[in-house]
Amino acid sequence: MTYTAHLDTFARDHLPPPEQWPELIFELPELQFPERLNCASELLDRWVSEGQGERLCLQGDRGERWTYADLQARANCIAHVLVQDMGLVPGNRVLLRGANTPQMAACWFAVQKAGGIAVATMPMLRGGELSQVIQKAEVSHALCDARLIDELRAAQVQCPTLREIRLFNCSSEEGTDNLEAIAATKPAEFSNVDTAADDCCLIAFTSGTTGKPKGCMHFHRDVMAICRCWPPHVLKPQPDDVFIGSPPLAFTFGLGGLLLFPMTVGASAVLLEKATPDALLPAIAKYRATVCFTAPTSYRVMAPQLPQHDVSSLRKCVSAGEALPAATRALWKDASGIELIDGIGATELLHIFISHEESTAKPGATGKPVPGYRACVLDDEGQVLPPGQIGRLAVKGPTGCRYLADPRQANYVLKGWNLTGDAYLVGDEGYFVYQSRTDDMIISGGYNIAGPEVEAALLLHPAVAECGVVGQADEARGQIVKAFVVLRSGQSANAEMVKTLQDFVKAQLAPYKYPRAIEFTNQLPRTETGKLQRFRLRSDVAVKSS
Ligand code: 3UK
Repeated sequence: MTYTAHLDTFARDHLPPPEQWPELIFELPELQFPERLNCASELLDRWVSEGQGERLCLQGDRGERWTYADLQARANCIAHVLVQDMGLVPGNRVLLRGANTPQMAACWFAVQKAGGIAVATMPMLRGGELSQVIQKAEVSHALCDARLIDELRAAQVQCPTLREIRLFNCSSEEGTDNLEAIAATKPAEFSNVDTAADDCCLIAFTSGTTGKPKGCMHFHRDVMAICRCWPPHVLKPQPDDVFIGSPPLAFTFGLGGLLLFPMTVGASAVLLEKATPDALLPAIAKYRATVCFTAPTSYRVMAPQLPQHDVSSLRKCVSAGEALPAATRALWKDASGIELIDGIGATELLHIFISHEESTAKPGATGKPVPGYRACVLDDEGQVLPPGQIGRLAVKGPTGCRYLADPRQANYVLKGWNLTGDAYLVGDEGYFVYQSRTDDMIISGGYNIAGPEVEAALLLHPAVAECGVVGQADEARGQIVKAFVVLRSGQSANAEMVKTLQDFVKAQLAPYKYPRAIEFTNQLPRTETGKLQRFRLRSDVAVKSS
């Protein structure tokens, strides 16, 4: 048996069988990890022991301004509560439920320090969704923002494993057994559990749009691996950077971008409870933020509002979660002067694996494999396709897919490669160009049409604010291309506009790709992470055409 600090071996016991793991590669010198590793020691305690504890670490909506030493002290006190008052044993799963706040971050590090496994959940999840996650990961403990307790209580009824819940961010009337009150009685020193590099430290549930959520198991080593690949090689943050953005900490895009990555260089982050585009712009100005993480749709909404805000502090802007159309890159560049950094990541791989620096951005392309990762495009048999041909994106690197007890593991890994479910091609000079999700490809009259390509074309028209393109069942053609379009204010939704947009697309793309049906709408269905829910547009189409 290899070493583990886990007394509760649930995670190890439910890893996929070895033959279903993706191949892992650790070629870079900075990816040589020791046998024992605790990511909280590396990312948090290190700064304090190196005498840098007074550096600013986290700021919050409610006036919080925590140094690295403050965050360490809070995490240590909470770790004591987990162990002494809540009976946490290394390897137990701890549900974290809250909006992005410094306290939520302290809870995350407390779980790492105590050798637990963090199961962070999106604030918007309802009782039924929470109970799926709790049951699947056999969660025993929960730290929950007081304002979000109702849905957790509703879930608890169906979750016998969930024994211990403590509330944080309580209002002053809410009694003495809340997390902060108990934590305040604990010592500010804690000796971290000496976890193995391959002890599981988080289970991230996919923000999947269909089916039961899948739990992705990641190790302490994986957390450190993502910190050593994309940030130093692509983002290149500096110690005085101020990070800000919208993705929840429960989404690994947010966990990395707003908590882990700033801490790799001793920088700071602003954690906003509400980070809608309308809230993000004034916050960038208020905190003089320098690095922004959000989704393409949020950049589209913010761009026209930029002139009303002082965002002169901004240095770098990162886009992920969804494909970045060339029109959005241009829109943001014109408005802010900043070239977006696009990157594709996935919950299964923890963070970004194909990206580019500002100087090598190529409009319409995601970029090249991040140092530490390899990527290619495969056909259905798993053969590598030559450049220019569309196939399945395949990736390997130091991190990879390990679903918690899930037969769908076999669909994600092929011959050691992680298959992300995206259709890509490798274009000029080795740039990876996104086409669509493999199951979103529209097949019309025998042609394969990628919805996002048609969306990118529509977005170039000045009247279009947002759009979503899906296949609609059609007797003659199998499917036809149907576009849902949100117009900019002042534009009229009429037959003339339909014709204008159709002609506009035909002038840019092969005419067979133009949207034969266009429907104007006020809003598109999106997930909490900014992804367009095409399946909802499709069911909309199905309902209307039946
Ligand atoms: C899509 C993109 C084109 C793509 C994520 C950064 O999105 C993240 O993780 P999810 O598990 O979804 C993964 C899927 O989302 N996607 C994400 N980014 C891009 N498509 N261009 C992009 N730049 O379909 C991918 O397979 O929710 C993103 C970091 C961490 C993440 N977890």
